[in-house]
Amino acid sequence: METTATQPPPPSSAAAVPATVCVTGAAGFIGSWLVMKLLQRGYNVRATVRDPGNLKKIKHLTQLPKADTNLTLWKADLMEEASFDEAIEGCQGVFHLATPMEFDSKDPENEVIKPTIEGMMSIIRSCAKAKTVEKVIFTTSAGTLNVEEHQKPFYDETSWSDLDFIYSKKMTGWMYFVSKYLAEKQAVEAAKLNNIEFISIIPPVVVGPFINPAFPPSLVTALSPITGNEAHYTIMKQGQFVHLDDICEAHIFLFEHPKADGRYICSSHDATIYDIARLIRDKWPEYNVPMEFKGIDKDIPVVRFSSKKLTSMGFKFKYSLEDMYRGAIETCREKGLLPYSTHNQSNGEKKESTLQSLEKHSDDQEKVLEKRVNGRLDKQFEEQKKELLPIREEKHTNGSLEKCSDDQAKVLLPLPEEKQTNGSLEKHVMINIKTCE
Ligand SMILES: NC(=O)c1ccc[n+]([C@@H]2O[C@H](COP(=O)([O-])OP(=O)(O)OC[C@H]3O[C@@H](n4cnc5c(N)ncnc54)[C@H](OP(=O)(O)O)[C@@H]3O)[C@@H](O)[C@H]2O)c1
Ligand SMILES: *[C@@H]1O[C@H](CO)[C@@H](O)[C@H](O)[C@H]1NC(C)=O
Ligand SMILES: *[C@@H]1O[C@H](CO)[C@@H](O)[C@H](O)[C@H]1NC(C)=O
Ligand SMILES: *[C@@H]1O[C@H](CO)[C@@H](O)[C@H](O)[C@H]1NC(C)=O
Ligand SMILES: CC(=O)N[C@H]1CO[C@H](CO)[C@@H](O)[C@@H]1O
Repeated sequence: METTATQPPPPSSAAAVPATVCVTGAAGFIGSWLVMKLLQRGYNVRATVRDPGNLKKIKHLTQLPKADTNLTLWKADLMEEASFDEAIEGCQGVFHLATPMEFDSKDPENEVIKPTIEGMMSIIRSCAKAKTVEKVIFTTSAGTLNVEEHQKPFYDETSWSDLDFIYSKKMTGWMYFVSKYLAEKQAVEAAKLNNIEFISIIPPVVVGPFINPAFPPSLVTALSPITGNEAHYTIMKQGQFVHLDDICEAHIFLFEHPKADGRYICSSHDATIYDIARLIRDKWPEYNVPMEFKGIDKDIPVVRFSSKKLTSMGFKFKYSLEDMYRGAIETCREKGLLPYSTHNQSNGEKKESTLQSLEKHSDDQEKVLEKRVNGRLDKQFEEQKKELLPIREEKHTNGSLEKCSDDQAKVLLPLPEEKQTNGSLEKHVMINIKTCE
């Protein structure tokens, strides 16, 4: 993994003095990679997380090079007014990435839309109070850009999604699109009133290797041709992609660049779901990837996101689409979040349901673990175990189990002390744990 910056360092007051910056949502997929790169670059980083006491959720941050001396963790929640005050006070920059991503929320207004908007506004107020913050970098979403009835062949920063269309269609992720759209619009105004520079970065689907423990939300989409998660095909249909390292590099680039202003698309590749399926089939033939996607025309054109505004300032993308998928697939395999192959399972139907539930449940790994720590082992966990086991068995017979780490065993399998009172399930669990350790 090359992460050394080859970009010419732009002249900047921020770069001249070692700056202190705050990263919200720092434990997440993009946040944690960004923290790693900021530390490498010599920044002093304040990372906000909701639960700094939860070692499992934060240890990938505290173990980073330079974390001992240049990283501090702060507890903050988008749902609590003034929650970010302390973390932001004294910072020159704020990278705002925290966002609720519950696409299947039962109460989208209160669980997704409200916390995203009010959290964003609360962060602008924290910045205004601090008086030290020069620039806020907000990671927005393509959901603010091109969600409309008819796709144009080309989008740039002047485009905005059609809110009426989103509300009327309620497609997969609609509440997330609405939340980012309204948060960005309101924050631009509030920042202007408070004399804070406000930059929005519009990433498409972000793909690549990662250091956070949970299954990244964007990979639920990006790997859907492998997992068969059809609800996400619409997002991939005419997709745009960027490598995790490139998107993080762009965050730092725009923070440091004195002339950065407004919104920036940061997207390196446009591809249809058929292009992606072809790439995966070519490079990873061990996965069963559909040749056809129902309702999606094989000759569907690509929809291009222009990153010209960003590249014309000197930014260069470093990674190919293959790099993105290689990084993502390899990391998921190493962490036990994706099987090594989807061929030759007992039957096709079982395979699909196993994979889909793996995705869903890996998002919930923390919740499940927390429940167990609290002694409230419940049905959900029992179910998860059953769904995850077939994959483990498959890996076991394939002989690659020795690869799995201690961590992975804890995430995917019940801890050894959690014995079943009966049945063959117990045996498998114990055998797998032993082999892992
Ligand atoms: N990945 C993509 O493809 C993509 C594309 C476009 C835009 N984005 C944007 O990039 C940002 C990061 O996304 P990601 O992919 O890294 O997702 P992620 O891994 O889910 O990270 C999001 C983080 O937000 C935090 N969070 C959720 N609800 C919160 C709340 N109420 N208060 C405080 N923190 C909360 C969570 O932190 P804790 O649970 O650790 O507290 C989580 O680690 C988001 O703003 C997203 O909209 C991502
Ligand atoms: C990082 O930590 C080192 C060692 O404590 C310190 O000298 C340096 O100033 C810190 N960097 C920043 C940007 O605060
Ligand atoms: C299963 O494996 C056999 C032999 O290894 C192979 O010929 C066959 O195509 C595989 N089936 C599937 C569905 O991939
Ligand atoms: C094992 O125990 C579970 C509940 O603890 C029960 O539902 C199940 O029938 C038992 N299975 C056998 C084979 O005894
Ligand atoms: C021992 C063995 O056959 N291991 C294989 C398991 O599957 C992975 C991915 O297909 C291979 O790379 C291993 O060689």
